[in-house]
Amino acid sequence: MDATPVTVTITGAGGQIGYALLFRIAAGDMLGPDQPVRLRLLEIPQGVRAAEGAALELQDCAFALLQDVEVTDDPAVAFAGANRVLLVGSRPRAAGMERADLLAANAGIFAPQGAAIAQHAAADVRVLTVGNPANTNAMVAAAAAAGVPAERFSALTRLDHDRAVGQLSAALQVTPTTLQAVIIWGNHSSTQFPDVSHATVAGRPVFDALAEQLGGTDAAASWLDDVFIPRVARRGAEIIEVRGSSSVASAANAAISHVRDEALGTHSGWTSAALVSRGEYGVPEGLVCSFPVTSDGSGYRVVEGLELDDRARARLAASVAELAAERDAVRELGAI
Ligand code: NAX
Repeated sequence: MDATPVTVTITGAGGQIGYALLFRIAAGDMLGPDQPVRLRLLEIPQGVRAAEGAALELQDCAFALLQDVEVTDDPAVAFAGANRVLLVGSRPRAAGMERADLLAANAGIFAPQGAAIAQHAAADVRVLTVGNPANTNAMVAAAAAAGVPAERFSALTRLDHDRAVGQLSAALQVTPTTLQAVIIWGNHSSTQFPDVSHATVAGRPVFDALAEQLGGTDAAASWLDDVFIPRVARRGAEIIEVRGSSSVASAANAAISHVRDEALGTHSGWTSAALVSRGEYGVPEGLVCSFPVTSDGSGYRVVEGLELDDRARARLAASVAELAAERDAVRELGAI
């Protein structure tokens, strides 16, 4: 194998999602079966031992594609020469913590990390933010990464996208691959808008298939409004309630799919990702908002020109208003 290795940096690598990510990346699930990788695992001092333990297990897997692993609590070391960065580590919401405190704590992590990426990463670096509040953390990191183009930063809404596809495939009793053009708009939060108005199943509008399955267009419309949208938007809470802990393997799977499709292309389909808005669909420039996206292997681009009816516009506007409020809060802190 003589391909040049890709350096992948994962922050919070000693945590739950980190543990679910590392082995799949080393196995070639993210960048392809012929692409050697170097892993750089960044942790805070109290997380270093857990990341070191994962590094020992990676060695025990003897992965053909894994060239080396380095564990550190120094961002300058972790981001040195990084081609791909997954920002997973973040400050969770503690009991009694206000939203403003959560945004402040995370701005204190993501702004210095954005600056360190600009200073130390490879010229072609691309950065996916997973740690919550993911959209605003990505915006803070992008703003702090002087000289790195904003389109290199994204935030994960692929889990929401895949949750939507999972719900539809169960309702329609079809395999997920028959579904196309599902969209998540907005924030990775309960205000997100899972939209099926352009979606097809085996080439036919999803709405028509739902109406047939559920006994009419009224039943299809109420299932979408009363079951599908709230269930997808609150699926994270449902997982916590049932499993007793937040989504881990599904989140890692979504992060891997996000980077894989960005790097290797979405081919004829599209997916959802949160990108730095350039004003598409009226979303204020600079907000990190989930859109329908495609990639030809050189980075995600927003699918433009889709028609949104008044109800869809109102749902998107509500989520964008939340993103704008988060931006205003971090701006007040001086983080952007
Ligand atoms: P864990 O608490 O298991 O792991 C987080 C790790 O990050 C810890 O090991 C911690 O030591 C480390 N860390 C904290 N601050 C750090 C810093 N400044 N630098 C480096 N490492 C740091 O959480 P986990 O379950 O792995 O979840 C990670 C993040 O993903 C959370 O913010 C979570 O809310 C978010 N999620 C995002 C999802 C999405 O779709 N965007 C879905 C899943 C998940 O909820």
